Amino acid sequence: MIPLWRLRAAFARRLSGMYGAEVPAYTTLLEVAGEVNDEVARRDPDAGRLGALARVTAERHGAIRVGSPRELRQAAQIFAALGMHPVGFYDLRDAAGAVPVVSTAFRPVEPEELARNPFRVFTSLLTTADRRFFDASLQARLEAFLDRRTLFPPELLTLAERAERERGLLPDQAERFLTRAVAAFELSPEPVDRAWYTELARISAVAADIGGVTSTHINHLTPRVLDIDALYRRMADRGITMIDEIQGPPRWDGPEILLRQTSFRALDEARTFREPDGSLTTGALRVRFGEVEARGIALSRAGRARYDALSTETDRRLAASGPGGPTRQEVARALWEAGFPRSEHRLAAEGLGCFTYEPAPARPRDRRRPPADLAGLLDQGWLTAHPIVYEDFLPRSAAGIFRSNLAEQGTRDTARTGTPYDEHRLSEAIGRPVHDPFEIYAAQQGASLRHALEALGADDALRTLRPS
Ligand code: OOG
Ligand code: NI
Repeated sequence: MIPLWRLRAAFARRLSGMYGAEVPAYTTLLEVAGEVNDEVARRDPDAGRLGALARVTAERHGAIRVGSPRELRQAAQIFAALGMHPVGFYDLRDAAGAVPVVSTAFRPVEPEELARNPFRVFTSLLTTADRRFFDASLQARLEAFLDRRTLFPPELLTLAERAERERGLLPDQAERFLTRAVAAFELSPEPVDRAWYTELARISAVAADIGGVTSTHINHLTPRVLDIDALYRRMADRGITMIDEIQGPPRWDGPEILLRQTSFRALDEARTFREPDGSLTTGALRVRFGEVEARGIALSRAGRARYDALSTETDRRLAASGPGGPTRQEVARALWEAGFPRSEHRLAAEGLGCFTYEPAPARPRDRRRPPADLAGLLDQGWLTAHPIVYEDFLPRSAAGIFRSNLAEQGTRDTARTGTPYDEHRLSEAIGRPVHDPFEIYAAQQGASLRHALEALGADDALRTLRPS
């Protein structure tokens, strides 16, 4: 039997092979990311602190977009066969340059599974009932179109069900499953109906990308890099223009947290169109792009609230300073230096970051009773903290990635109200629970802390610390 994690690793590898063969700039990105990672590993003895180099080198996330709850459930079935589960809810309909989708990310949940292969897929669902984007007639035609198409062949879904049920597949089944799964995410040669695609593109390029064609595709595949600023500069040297800036927290002297990402725009790719008169023509669409990311430490809810507040304040100051003023990174860096813990130790002691804890090897032996609070336990050297890597996404960066690849803003009737969507509704659409990322990190941290405190005999701390 080939276990799910081996299927996941093989799927990620094959997808990367397919994407590299079709999108040459992605291969350049991989080369540069590999160079940068090797350099960081050589100069920094602590380079493996946020993930072993083998994991980081193989690490990718992809993104797909689907049109209906049925398609989302089928995608979820395929990901379940790869040991990937829906985590997090992202609503991208309200951000500036809104897009008519809600999203989740399929990924491994258990730390051992993430260490084996952390492949994840950001998955977006078109919100066809949202009247800000689609009127009743267009909604009906769009849903009828989506109901008629088949993204995933029945054999693929049957094999996926079997893999999930039996926790693996026999080698020949695995081969069939992987071949069909990769094929389902390739760009299809099927002609694009010009009139239908154009009608949807007037509303939103994302709506056209999802509902204007008969298949889905991986629209980017993102490697992880240990120094994203170095990568950004080097891509420019190779003649590949990245978007204006790196999204997420600024580069600064303090701890690396959450996620920093940057991307290059989608490039023209030749596609066949069916014109209104029935003739076939060759044209171009820009639907596949490239992205790279650096991952940092996961934050608690309180830490995330601090991060969000700093981002909002950055926006405010940037708007107030007007053109010709400092860059977003510069404004952010100054705010961070004043308002965010400067060390991992403080991040842990203030309860803003997520860590696993162990009794410190050189802990005090003279004191009878360890203190009852986390800050005391850390400050007095009873515990050591090891960072938990942020495995999820940031809605604002995601919206930025979507936006940077849209030729036009599209149209949205803001006078209407959107269909309400939250993680519960998305869970119902998927037919599987959507995990809350904060709870995953808190459970991992809480379990390690309880073990460490038990080992220290820190009964007072065990009583006072809530495991979250
Ligand atoms: C997904 C964009 C979001 C990220 O890394 O934040 C994303 C998409 O364009 O479909 O991949
Ligand atoms: Ni991405």
